[in-house]
Amino acid sequence: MPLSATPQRWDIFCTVIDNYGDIGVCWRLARQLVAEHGHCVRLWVDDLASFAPLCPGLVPALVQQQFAGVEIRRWTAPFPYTEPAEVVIEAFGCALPESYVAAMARGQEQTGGAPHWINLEYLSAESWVAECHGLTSPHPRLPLTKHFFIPGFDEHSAGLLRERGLMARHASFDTRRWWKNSGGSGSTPASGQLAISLFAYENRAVAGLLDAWVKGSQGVLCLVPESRVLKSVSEALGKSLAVGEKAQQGHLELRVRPFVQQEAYDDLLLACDLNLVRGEDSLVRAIWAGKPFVWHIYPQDEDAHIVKLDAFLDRYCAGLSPAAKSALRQFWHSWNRERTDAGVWHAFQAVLPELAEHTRRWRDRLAEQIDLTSLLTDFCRDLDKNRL
Ligand code: TRH
Repeated sequence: MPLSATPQRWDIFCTVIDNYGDIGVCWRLARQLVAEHGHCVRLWVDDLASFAPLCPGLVPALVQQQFAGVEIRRWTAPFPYTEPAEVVIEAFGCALPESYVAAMARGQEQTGGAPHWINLEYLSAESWVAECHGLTSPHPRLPLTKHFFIPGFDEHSAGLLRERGLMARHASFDTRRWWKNSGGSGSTPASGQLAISLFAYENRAVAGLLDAWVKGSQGVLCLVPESRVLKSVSEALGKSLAVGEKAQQGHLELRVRPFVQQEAYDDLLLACDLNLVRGEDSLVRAIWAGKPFVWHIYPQDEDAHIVKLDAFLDRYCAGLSPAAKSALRQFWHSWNRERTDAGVWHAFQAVLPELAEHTRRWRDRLAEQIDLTSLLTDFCRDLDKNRL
């Protein structure tokens, strides 16, 4: 595997706001920088307990430990004296420790070689990304410049995280075997049964959707990873469900599964016919799985997330028949506005074959673009060249 000529030291800073998205993205990026680009990476995380489910074996009490070649450091306050790395990633505007920024500036004053400071932003399909990706922001007092790196869906953005060889791994994925070994008790879906994964936030629409599945003509096997949506599922079914438990009502069979590490979650997405995902990172993984998906977007004030959702839909829907486009848009909106009912589900279900084909093709086109980590390393290499 070709590694970059000169391994660099990278520091990634991540705060866990709520949920797993921010650390999920940083963890994938850190591992990819090590495994595919040969860099030395320290990942600074303020909340290791929340990180632990993504990284089995991680001990939250330890200040320093190593997994997958990444040095994981507890981000404490006050921040310990640390020599800054050559590339510094401030993930999602998490605000670097002041003492660390001061040390970065000293490097600039003393040697003219401050670290490359990258602000890794949230993913968006909106058009402003093309104008803002790569912009710089000079520090108001110190001789430092921050660069904005914004993930997105075209060549005017930072692209999407995608490990090398991911598509080949997906192409050789053995669905039947997965169900036999990992599908949970009861094993493989019955013939004609639709396998659906359900990862979402709490959502009042769960009741209407489950009811449609219970009463629908096609059997549904729903896998629910342990997550916030379980509360809504339990309320809808009228019984509290825990990991490992199952429920059977009408044409719906539901299994609650443990939260597993990222690669295992990726496999679950590959094994299902339809994936309901949330946030940011699981959305990207659903895209790579190439199966129809529904996005429960992270809610923002003043419905800003709906604008973001529509921008994504505009890209994803391009090329669909009017019927599929309308059914998909209605389903996604009803899910995010928490009012899905049987009618919306049945219209969506009717276009699933078209969506399956369309999503596979859309995924293949996106996979032709350069992945985020490669773009990021190239970007830093260009910054180095400009300094010479
Ligand atoms: O957890 P999220 O809701 O994270 C959110 C979003 O990223 C949002 O944009 C951000 O602003 C907010 O956090 C603070 O959804 P997301 O992004 O899909 O992250 C979930 C992670 O958990 C992802 O990396 C996949 C992983 N995962 C597993 O590793 N195992 C599992 O079993 C499941 C269900 C998920």
